[in-house]
Amino acid sequence: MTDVIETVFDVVASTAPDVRGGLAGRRVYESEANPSGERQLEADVYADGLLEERLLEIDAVGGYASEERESVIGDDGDYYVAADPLDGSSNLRSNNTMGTLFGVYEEPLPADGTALIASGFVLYGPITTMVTAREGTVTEAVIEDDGSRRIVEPDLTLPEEPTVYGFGGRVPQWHEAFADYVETVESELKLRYGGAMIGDVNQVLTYGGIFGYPGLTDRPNGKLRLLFEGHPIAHIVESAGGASSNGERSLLECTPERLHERTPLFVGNDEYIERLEAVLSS
Ligand code: FDP
Repeated sequence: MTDVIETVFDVVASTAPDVRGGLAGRRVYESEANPSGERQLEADVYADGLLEERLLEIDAVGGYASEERESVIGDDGDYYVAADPLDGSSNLRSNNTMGTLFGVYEEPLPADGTALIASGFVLYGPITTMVTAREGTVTEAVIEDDGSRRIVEPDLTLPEEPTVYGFGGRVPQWHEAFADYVETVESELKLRYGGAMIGDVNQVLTYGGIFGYPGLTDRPNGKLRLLFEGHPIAHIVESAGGASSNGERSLLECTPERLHERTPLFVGNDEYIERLEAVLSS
């Protein structure tokens, strides 16, 4: 029997060199905004088109949804993929890290976090790597030029001694309780913030610590989307032995009512997520 999840992983991996190869000529903005009202780069639209076409070619994949499109494409199959085709794409102009993030659900979208059965991301850093999570195991691979995956870490887990942190949003717009929490974190960990969630979370997976994009005074649910960013990154970090939260509970316990719903998002070592939830709920 074909392993559909591995097929999805292979398709994303084999698409990565095409996405990467297409970046240089696609640093300009499209005239349209994405459904969340943010400006789209040609690179966002290109990556989205490649993933849609190739993932929907897999028979068992019935639907594809992404941050770059209004609604779900297709509606009949055993699995549904939600993707952020180019996470952190505003880093393209400044030539910094970006990634591709996705989750595989066994229910039509928008779905509950518990319907997520596999997830992964590609990181377009100095080298192209791919992290995948399924059945409680996280694997890191290098993507070769031909799009194949060479596993470099078969069982990735969060280091027990955390060292880095990164939080998004402008400090004047942080709520007071969160700002107080960050002050304690600053005295313990080292700031590492690159402006692309996948790059920042990959630093947490590598060195241990916490990444977050909080709710803001002028944007109560923050910036990141539950379905395209929250669920998959929570699934990866939790599978690697860490924790996730929307400030109150695991992101995997959150159900989006709308496809493009936003959420405060925190992932990292248990200890830091527990302390954050305690501070935000008091
Ligand atoms: P981007 O807008 O460049 O796609 O997905 C949204 C995101 O990047 C995340 O990758 C990143 O963590 C965040 O926005 C960065 O937001 P700030 O510019 O507010 O730091």
